[in-house]
Amino acid sequence: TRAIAEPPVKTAPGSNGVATSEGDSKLKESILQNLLNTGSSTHIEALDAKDVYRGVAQSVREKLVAAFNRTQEYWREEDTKFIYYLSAEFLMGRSLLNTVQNLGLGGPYGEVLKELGVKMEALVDAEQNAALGNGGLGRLAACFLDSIATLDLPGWGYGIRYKYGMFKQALKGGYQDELPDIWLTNGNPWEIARPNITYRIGFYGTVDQFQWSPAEEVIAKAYDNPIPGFQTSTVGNLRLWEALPLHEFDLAAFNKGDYVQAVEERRKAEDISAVLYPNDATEYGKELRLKQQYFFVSASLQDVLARFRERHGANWPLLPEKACFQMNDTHPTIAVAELMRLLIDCEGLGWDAAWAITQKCLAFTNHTVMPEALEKWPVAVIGKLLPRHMEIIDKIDTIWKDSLKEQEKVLGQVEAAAKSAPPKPPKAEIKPKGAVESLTDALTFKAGEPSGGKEEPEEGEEEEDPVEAALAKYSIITENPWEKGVKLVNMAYLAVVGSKAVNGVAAIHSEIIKDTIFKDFYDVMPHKFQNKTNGVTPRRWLAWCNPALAALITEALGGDEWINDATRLSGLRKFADDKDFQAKWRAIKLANKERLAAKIKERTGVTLPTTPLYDIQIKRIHEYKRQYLNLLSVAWRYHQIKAATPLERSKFVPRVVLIGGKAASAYYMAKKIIRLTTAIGETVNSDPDVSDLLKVVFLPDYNVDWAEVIIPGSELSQHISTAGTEASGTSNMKFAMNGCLIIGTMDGANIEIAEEVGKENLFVFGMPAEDVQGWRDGKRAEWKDYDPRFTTALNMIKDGVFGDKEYFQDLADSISDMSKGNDWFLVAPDFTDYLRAQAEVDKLYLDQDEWTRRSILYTAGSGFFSSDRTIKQYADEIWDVKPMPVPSS
Ligand code: B1H
Repeated sequence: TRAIAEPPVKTAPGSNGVATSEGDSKLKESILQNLLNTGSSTHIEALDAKDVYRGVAQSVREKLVAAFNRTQEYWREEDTKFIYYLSAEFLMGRSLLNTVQNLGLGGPYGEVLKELGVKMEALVDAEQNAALGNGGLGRLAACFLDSIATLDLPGWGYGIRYKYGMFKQALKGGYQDELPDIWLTNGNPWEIARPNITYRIGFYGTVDQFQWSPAEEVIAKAYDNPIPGFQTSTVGNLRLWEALPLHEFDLAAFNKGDYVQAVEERRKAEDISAVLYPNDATEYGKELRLKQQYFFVSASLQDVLARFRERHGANWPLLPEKACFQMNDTHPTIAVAELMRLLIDCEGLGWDAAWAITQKCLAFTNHTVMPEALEKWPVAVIGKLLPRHMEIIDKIDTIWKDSLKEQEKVLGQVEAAAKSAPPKPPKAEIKPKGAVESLTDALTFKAGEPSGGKEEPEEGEEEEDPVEAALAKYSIITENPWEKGVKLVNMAYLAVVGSKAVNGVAAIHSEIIKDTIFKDFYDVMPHKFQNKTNGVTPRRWLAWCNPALAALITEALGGDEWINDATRLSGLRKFADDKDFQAKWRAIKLANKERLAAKIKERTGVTLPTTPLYDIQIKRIHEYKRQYLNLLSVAWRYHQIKAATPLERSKFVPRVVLIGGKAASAYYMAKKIIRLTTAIGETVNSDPDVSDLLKVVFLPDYNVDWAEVIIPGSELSQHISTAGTEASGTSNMKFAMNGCLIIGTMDGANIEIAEEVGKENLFVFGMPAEDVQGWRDGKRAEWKDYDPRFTTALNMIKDGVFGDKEYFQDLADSISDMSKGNDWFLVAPDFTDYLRAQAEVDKLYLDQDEWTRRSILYTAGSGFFSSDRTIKQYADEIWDVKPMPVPSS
C-alpha cells in the first residue's frame, strides 16, 4: 500500500546534530542507491514494504555508523571514564523511526519518502521488534541507553544477543499460545558484527591451587548496536554477545564419521545465547540460566579489562577511575566473583587489592521484593558450573562476616549472643499460601525458594556456635530453611556486599528494601543505600509515538526544547484551563483513539467505537498486578448494565476496556486471567443488552510497538498493584506523559506521579503499603466483610456466566475465604474502594472540560519522569561519569 507520506514530524535539529552536514539531494541519492542495493528490482516502484524498509534502513545505518565511529574514537582518545550497564535484558523495540528522529533526519527522510510515494508508517511496520526483554526491567535498560547517549555520557550497555527474544503471544480459542520470536530472519541492519572481538568463556572443570581448568569452553562474539542520542552527534553502544563453539567442528568425532556428535558441540554452545527466559519477576533455577548470566558477564568484563590493559597496562588501581559497572538486578551479579577472579587469577593481584577495586567499580539496582525473583543459586550448582567462583564467594562471605565482628553495632549483638543460650535459627520467610504458591508450584525447579512452601522450616537441631548464629543473618551463603543441608548463595546479598552503591527504583521501593529484604545490610552500611526513581525516554514515549500531541506541545511552549529537557513540560500548566487549547488537545486524543481502534481492528478483527472512555491495563500478567481486580469490576459493570432499565442504561458512561500482557509459560493463574479476559469479552461484546456501553478486548502480543500506539490513544490507565509490591512501574510514567489519567494504588512510582501531578488529579484507592503486612499477618484471619458486589461478580465467574466454569474454579478459589490464607494480594479488601474510584472516573468523564484539564496537567507534571533525570542522578551520585560530547569539526 502506498500513500502520500505524512508531513515530517521534526525538522532538522540545532547546531550539533548529525543531520545538518548533508544536502537533501545527496541524501536522496543515498536512499535511492540503498533501495537499489536491496537487489530486489531496478524499479523502485516495484519494491515491497520490506524491501523499502531494508533500503531505507541501510541508508540510515550509514549515517549512524559514521557518527558512531566518531564518538567511539573520540572517547577512546580522551580515555574518559565509562559506565557499563550490565543487563540480561534490553527491550529495544524498533529502531528505524527512533534512529531517523534521534539523528534529526525526520524532515529530510519524510520529504524524500513523500517524493517516492512511500508512507513512513508502512515502513515502520516492516521492521521486526527487538524484544530482548520481558517487561519493565528490560525496557528501562533501553530507555537508559537513549538517555546516556543523549546526555553525551560515555557509556555502553552489555547483554546477550538472544536468537529468540520474548515469545510471541497468540490467542487460540481465547487461551494464550506461545510462539517463538524469530526476529533475526530478515537480517538486522542495526547491528555491526565484530568477528574479531571474541573471548573464551569457561564452564565446569576443576580448581587446583586456585587455578581453574574449565572442562567446557565457548566463544563469546561481539555485536555492536549503535545508540543514537538526540540533538547531539553522540552515538553510544549496546554490545551484545553471541555464544559460539570453541571449535567449529569436533574433528575427532568428525573423522570417526560421527557427524552428529561433531555438530553437537555447536548446538550446545549456541544454546547459551539461544533464548530469553520469559519469566518476568520469577525465576527458573535452571543451570542454563546461570550459564547465560556468567557468559555475558564474563565476556563483558574481559572486554573492558582488555581495553584497560591496552591503555594502562597493569595499573589496576586506576580501574575505578575508568569504569563503573551497573548491575541491573541480580541477573549479572556473578560479576562480583568474576571481577575478583579476573583480577586475582588472570592479572595476579592480591585478594585485598582486588577486593578494593571490585567494590569501587560495581553498583547494584534492585527491582523487586517478590521473593521468587530474588535469585538464590544452590551452592552445588555454582560449585559445579563455576567452581573457582564458588571458592571466591565463600571467601568473600567469610571475610565479610569477620569484618562485621569489628563493627560496633554487630559487636553488641555478637557478645549478647555469646552470653545467651544458642538462639533459634532466624525465622524463615513463610511462603504466601494460595496465589503465589500456585506459581511456585508450577516451576520445575526453584533456586533458593522452597518448592511450594508446603513444609515448615525445620528447627535447628544441632548446637550452633552462638557467634556464627548471630552473624547468620548477614550471610551470603545460607542454608535453605526448607531443605536441610542445601546451601544457597543469595545473589542480592553478594551484590550488596560487593558494590559501592545499592539502589531501589522508586522512593517507596527504596525505603521498603531498607526495611525488609536488605534490613540487616542497611543497618551496618547505610551509606550504600540510595534511591533512583525510574524514568522513560520522552523521545520514544512522547515525541516520536505521539507526533500530533508533540507538535501541539512544541507550539504551546514556543519550541521543542522539552524533548531533551522534559522539565519544560511544566510550561503546559498555564494552558490547562484554556478552552481553545483543551479543544485542540481533545481533538488529538480522539485522533489517537481512532488510530488505536484501527490498529485493534487490524490485529484482532474487533471493531470498536471511539466515543467511549478508553480504559487500559497493559503489563505482564501477574497476580500482584491485579488484572483480576479490574476484571471483577468489569463483571460487576456488566451485571449492572444487564439489570438496568433502558432509561437507566442511557445514563451509563460507555467504556472500552482493553487488557494486554503476556503470562510466563508456566504461570498457571496468569494464563487463567488471560482466558477470563477473553471469556468476558466474548460474552459482553456479543450481548445486545450491552451494545456500546461496554466492550472488553484482550490485546494479544502486547509489546513495545503496540505500546507506541496504545499509550497515545488511552484516556484512563490502570496501575493497581497491591501496595508495596510494584517496585516502580514505568508504563504509568509513559501514560502520564501522554495525558492519560491514572487509576491506581499508592504503590511504586504512582506515589511520585501523584506528587508531581497533584494527588487530587489521580483516582487513588486501596490499602496503603504500611497496612498490607499487618493485614496479612493478622486481620485476614477474622475478615469477612466481603462487599456483596464482589460476591456477585465472583459468583458470575463461578457460575459460568462467562463459560469455562470448571476452568475458572481455582482462580475463583484463590480469592475466596481470606481467613484460610487465600487472596494474598488483597483483591477482596480493596474491591470496595476500587469501585468507589471507578465511579469517580465515570462521573468525571461526563465533564470533558475537567477531564481534559487534568489530562494536560498529567503531561505538564511528567517532566520528572524523563529517564534523562534518572540518568543524571546515576551519573552524579553513583557512576561519577561526566558528559563528553564529540566536538563539532
Ligand atoms: C521488575 C523484574 C524481573 N522487577 C526477574 N523485577 C526477571 C525479575 O527474567 N527474570 O528473571 C525479569 C524481570 N522486573 C520490574 O522492573 C518491576 O516489577 C517494575 O515495577 C519496575 O518498574 C521495573 C523497572 O525497574
